[in-house]
Amino acid sequence: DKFSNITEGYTFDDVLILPMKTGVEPKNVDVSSRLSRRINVKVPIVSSPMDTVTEEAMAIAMARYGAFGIIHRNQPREKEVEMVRRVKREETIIIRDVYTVSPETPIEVARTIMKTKNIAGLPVLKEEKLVGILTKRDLEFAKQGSTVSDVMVKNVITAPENVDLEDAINILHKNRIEKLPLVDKDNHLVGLITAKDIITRQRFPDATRDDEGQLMVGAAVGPFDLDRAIELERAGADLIVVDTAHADNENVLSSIKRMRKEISVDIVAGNIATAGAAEDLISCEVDGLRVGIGPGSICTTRIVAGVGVPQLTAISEVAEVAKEYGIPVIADGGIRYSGDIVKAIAAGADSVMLGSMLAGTEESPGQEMIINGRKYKAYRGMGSIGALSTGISDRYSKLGNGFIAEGVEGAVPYRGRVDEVLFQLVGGLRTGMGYVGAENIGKLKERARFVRISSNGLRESHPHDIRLISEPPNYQIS
Ligand code: RVP
Repeated sequence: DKFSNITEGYTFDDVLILPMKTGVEPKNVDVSSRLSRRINVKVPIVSSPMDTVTEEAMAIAMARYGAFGIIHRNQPREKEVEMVRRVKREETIIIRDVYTVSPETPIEVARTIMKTKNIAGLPVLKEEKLVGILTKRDLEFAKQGSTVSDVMVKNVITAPENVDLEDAINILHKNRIEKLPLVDKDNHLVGLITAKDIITRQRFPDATRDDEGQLMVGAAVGPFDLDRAIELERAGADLIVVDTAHADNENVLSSIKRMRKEISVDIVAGNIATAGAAEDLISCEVDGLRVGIGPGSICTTRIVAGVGVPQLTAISEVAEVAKEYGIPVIADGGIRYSGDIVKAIAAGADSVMLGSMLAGTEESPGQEMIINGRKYKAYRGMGSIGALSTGISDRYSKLGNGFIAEGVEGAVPYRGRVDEVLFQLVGGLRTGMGYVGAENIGKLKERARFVRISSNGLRESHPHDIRLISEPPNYQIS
């Protein structure tokens, strides 16, 4: 009968990790991990592609910290593409796709370009050749009605296209200039190096960067939106996340197969929660698996549809299969404390994806609000009525004319800047690894053993028999 092979499923609050003899100090552990087959991160945390979590500000902050952000898809394709472009342009050693003006451009136009694109200098091109450079300073004294050629600097200091970084820094420094255009032998502009980018780069040594020195970013697509995936890749997305509530679906699988042929960057697909689904996705040659059916803080799938798998069991089932193929696993949903991150990795995940823990930060796009004197930010499920009624995302179903919501809308406490939150989360992960004697993520996955706890054990785990009068930064009572 249906119950004869029934198995038990566990989630974060059902277990604790056993302490083990250790020679490892938290400050010395290495938390770097694999996000997907070809992408490594210094910090194994990913921001979820949700419209109250990840837009460009979040993606930039995550990548700078050594983590990773996935831009959501609940918006028109051009907007998502533009967000990817902005993240890619945020930091770079050599800007390839340089904004330029011509000598005849009116200065008002140049000023508008600088303002809207937030840049301080524009190379001036005439018949594709570099003839000058225009900086903000030049514009300050420009008379009304003048053109770029009246105020630009004409004897531009340039460097050859294959200049190395050290030499470029020296040239910038020696000449006290901000921008260094790179030109080929015919004086065609091929790139631009800026002092600001070099300084920023030194400030974020752990940042998740591509080979060109640009921040890495992922972007979500619907399972049938190949065109969007192609455009996002063209805009520079380093990872395409095929974002569905149930990836183990024949139509979805065949669409992923097709996408695999057209897309050359890594593809992560999900969500799934069983070993069989992991096999199915891996046979489509995906580069990473996203695990979680129903654990999300805003998710009602398990209640509405009666379907799901407690998250730790789901992670462990999927990870068993993924390990054989060397495919990384992202544990997505249900994480409320840093200890849950340690448990997710101990169960077999390579990284974790967060929604609610990041939705309350400065960098999330959600609306701020004050409730009972405390600051909150809006947070909603992508299957909530609010998100569904934008009509763009098809992650959750529409039957006939009505929505069948699988998520809720609400607010989470304001938590300050993302880097402060990540500092606490990584600190907790390091502490956990110290208790287990795991000097790296691989060792944590390999060594950790769980002990099952009761509801009394859970009660004992939280602070008890005390009236809390202040909240430490890593323990909130929401
Ligand atoms: P959490 O971190 O617990 O807030 O969970 C975030 C995850 O919940 C997302 O990454 C996604 O997998 C899932 N989600 C998003 N929207 C919904 C929904 O409306 N049901 N669920």
